[in-house]
Amino acid sequence: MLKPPVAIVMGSQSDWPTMRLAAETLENLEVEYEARIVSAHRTPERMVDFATHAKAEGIKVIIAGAGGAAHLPGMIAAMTTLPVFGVPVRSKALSGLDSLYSIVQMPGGIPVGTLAIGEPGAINAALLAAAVLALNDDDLADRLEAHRARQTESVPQFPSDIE
Ligand code: RP5
Repeated sequence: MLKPPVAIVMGSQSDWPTMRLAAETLENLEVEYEARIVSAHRTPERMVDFATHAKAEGIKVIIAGAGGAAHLPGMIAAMTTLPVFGVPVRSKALSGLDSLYSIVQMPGGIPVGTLAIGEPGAINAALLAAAVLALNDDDLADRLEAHRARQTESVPQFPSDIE
């Protein structure tokens, strides 16, 4: 049986509070996903199994979040030609700069689309995944446009003193 088109993978349960934002964003856009814990360091064989089978299983886009020595997105990208979006999870020691640097500076030839540190990155990874799928899905393209329009409408013209 084919998997949902988006896989959200993360290095640890502790990444889920961040990566949940990607899941919620996909849910709002009615995009099916599967979220899994796949650690480059603690479960390397699970990572290889996931990355090498993802395309055959019907996954179209991979969102990979990790913190600290965040090798997961790059290692997955090394084993698949599916688009991989990397989310640097904020770390306790270095506030996510370590995660960002670990993910962003890939050698030419193995791309990882790197997002912002933390929750904004998780949200935007989901929006990018949806945008990729929307290229071949007119209904999703409409939902994406509507999502953007709602966001625009939600911005007030003038600032308010009410918090
Ligand atoms: C990384 O180490 C994970 O992605 C996580 O962000 C970080 C810390 O993991 P835990 O020690 O909280 O499990 O592999």
